[in-house]
Order: sequence, then structure tokens, then C-alpha cells
Amino acid sequence: MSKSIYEPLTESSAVALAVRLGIFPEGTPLTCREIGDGNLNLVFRIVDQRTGKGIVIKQALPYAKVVGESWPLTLKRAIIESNALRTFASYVPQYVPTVYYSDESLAITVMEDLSHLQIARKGLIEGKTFPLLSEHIGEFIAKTLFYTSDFGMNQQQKKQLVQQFVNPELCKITEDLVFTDPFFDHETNNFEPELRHDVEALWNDETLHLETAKLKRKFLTEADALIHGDLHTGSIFASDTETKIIDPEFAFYGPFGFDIGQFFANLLLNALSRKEHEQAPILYHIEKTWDVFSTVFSRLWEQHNVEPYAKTNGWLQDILHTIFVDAVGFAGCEVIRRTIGLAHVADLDGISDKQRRLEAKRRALQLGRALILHRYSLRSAQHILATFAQTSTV
Ligand code: SR1
Ligand code: MG
Repeated sequence: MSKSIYEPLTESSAVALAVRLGIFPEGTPLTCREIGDGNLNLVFRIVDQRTGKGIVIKQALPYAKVVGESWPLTLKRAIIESNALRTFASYVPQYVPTVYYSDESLAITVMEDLSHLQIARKGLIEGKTFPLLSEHIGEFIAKTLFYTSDFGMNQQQKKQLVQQFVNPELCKITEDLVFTDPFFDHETNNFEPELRHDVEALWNDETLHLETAKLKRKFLTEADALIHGDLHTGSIFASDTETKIIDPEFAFYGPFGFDIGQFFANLLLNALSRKEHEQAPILYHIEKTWDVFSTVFSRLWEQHNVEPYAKTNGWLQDILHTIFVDAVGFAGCEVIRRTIGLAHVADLDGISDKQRRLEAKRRALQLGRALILHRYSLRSAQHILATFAQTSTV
């Protein structure tokens, strides 16, 4: 078959493609809607009118949708995403959408329709709590990290995977937007003029720069495991009983603590947007995520470790401690970035009362800074909550 030529899909060409691929028989009455609300891609939901059953076609655009055509972006991210979903599915199929088909030239992934679930960020903003969210995310992260690392798989095959998931352009976005731009006076930053004083304090904080530089270096250099790379609450579909992780286009071999840190950060941002008496279920999720992650990771370590040093006294504890400290630091960077950098979160921006919004953002900056600077002295998830409590009371 000849190689397909890339062209952005429209609602009608997406339907034609689904039929051409044999996903629906010709003549099926189909409806299609572009439902993408993320920063980068087109997402088409195509539904068979008779059965109500649907599929999703996700297509990468050759630029960052959130900025426009002036920001070109590799289409290779689509095949990274398909491959990451397939790799994750081999360990935790219950937590990712099934991929039916992918085409690197068209930059598309055809996958399971998850519209019976809700994007977790949206639900959390509406006040939902998704009681199993942290249990599921903790297990997802523990299993994917362990089984793709030098502890859980053949160490030569791991090097092949490291190569397969080299993702320089998407990593550069994170290196810039999460680890660099918000800490300097950079044009990508975006914040209310009333926050300038607080923001300039970050830009002039040499100690903060030093600690952020160390975290950035970890992101640049540590190839521990295949990470999702963008595990915020907008990359998660949820209900009271189910959780599905989507959008791993930023996937690459990165540091163990990064996904946990991003998830923590986005929970903290949601907690900051809530009234104090509504924060408890979100803070519970932070403790539970770490609890499940460390329990599952430790069990896999004891039972399936391929590394001869695995039984050495103290090795697992040392690794878990490093993951925790790094996750706290990464969370701090993400909290700051989502507050004053590019690609904000609706949790904070959606606070309609201006004074409340500014107050929540000031607290976010304070919290982000504290997490980065004090990460070595935080020994448990409860210490994160204590830091949150300190920065969220005036
Ligand atoms: C230009 S892309 C902006 C952000 O959207 C993605 O979801 C990532 O979080 C990225 O940093
Ligand atoms: Mg995304």
C-alpha cells in the first residue's frame, strides 16, 4: 500500500477515513464531531447512529494549536503516543484506551471512545472527587515505571526502548515551559499585572534558580523509565469507578519522579481553587497516590527485579526516597508554570472572583517555591500537605 500523504482531517474526511480503514462498513450512518480541547491536536469522535458505538481519531497538527502556526511541532509525536499507549497497555490495559490503528504518515491514532468518562480536571473543578483516582494512578505509575526500567525488564531491551522513545521536540517544550521560562522574564509567560511583584521575586531568587536547575538537569539526563511526560489531570479520563490515562505524546525515557510530580501539582492546583472545607478529598488523593505507588513498586521490586543488586539492604528505600524528593521538586515547577507560564489551568484561571483568583495564584507561587526549596526535608506525603496548609493560610 502506498504511503499516505499528511493532511489535517476535517469532520467529513475523518468519516471517510474511518470507512476506508474498515472500522465501519460502508453505508453506516455516522456522525462526527471535532472535540479536541487540548493544546496541540485534533480529536474526532465518530459514532454509529444505529448502535451509539463510537471511536476516536486523534491527529497531530504540524504546529502547536494553543499558539498557532508560528510554533511548528513534529508530527512524530503521534507515533510516540500510539507506541506509548500500546506499551502501557501491555502492563496496565485497564488504565489506557485501546489503540485500534495508527498511521505515522497521517499522524493519527484510532482508539477507544471514552466519552462515558469525564476529563478529570473538568470533573474536579465541578467539585467531583473521583474516589478511585489516586488508587488507579498510583498503580498505573508504579507498574509502567517498574516494568520499563532497568529493574523490571531486560536491560539490553530497555536500551532499544530508550531509542524508540527519543522525543526531543516535546521534551524541549517541557524543558522550556516547565523548567525555564517561568523562572525568567520570558515572552511565553502570562500573568495578571497584579502578580508582577510576586513573579519578579521568583525571577530574582538565586537559590530557587539553583534548585530548579538541578531538577531540570534530572529531566534532561535521567533515563529511568518510560514516563507519560504530561500527566496532568487534563490527561486523565475518570468516573467514580474507572480511570483512563490518555495523551502520552510527551512520553520518553525520563526520571522516575516526573509523572508523580505532575499529578501531585495538578491536584494541588485544584485544591488551591477550592474552599478549605472542600479540599480534603483532593489532599487525600495525594497521600493515597504515594501510598499505592510505593506499595506496588516495592512489591514488584521484591518479586520481579532483574537487577542482581535488588536484594541489597537499603537500595529500594534509597530509590523510593529519591523518587519522592524529585516528585516534590517537579511538582513545585509545574505549580509555578501552570500559574504564570504558558498553558495555564482552568482550576485557577476559572476562579471568577478576581481577588480570590489572585490570592489562589499567590499561594500557588509560594507553594511551588516551597516544594522546590524544601523538597529534601519533606519525608512523606503528609509533609506535602503540611506545606500546602502553611502556604494556604494567610
Ligand atoms: C505548547 S504545548 C503546552 C502544554 O500543553 C501540553 O499539554 C503540555 O502540558 C505542554 O507543556
Ligand atoms: Mg496533552
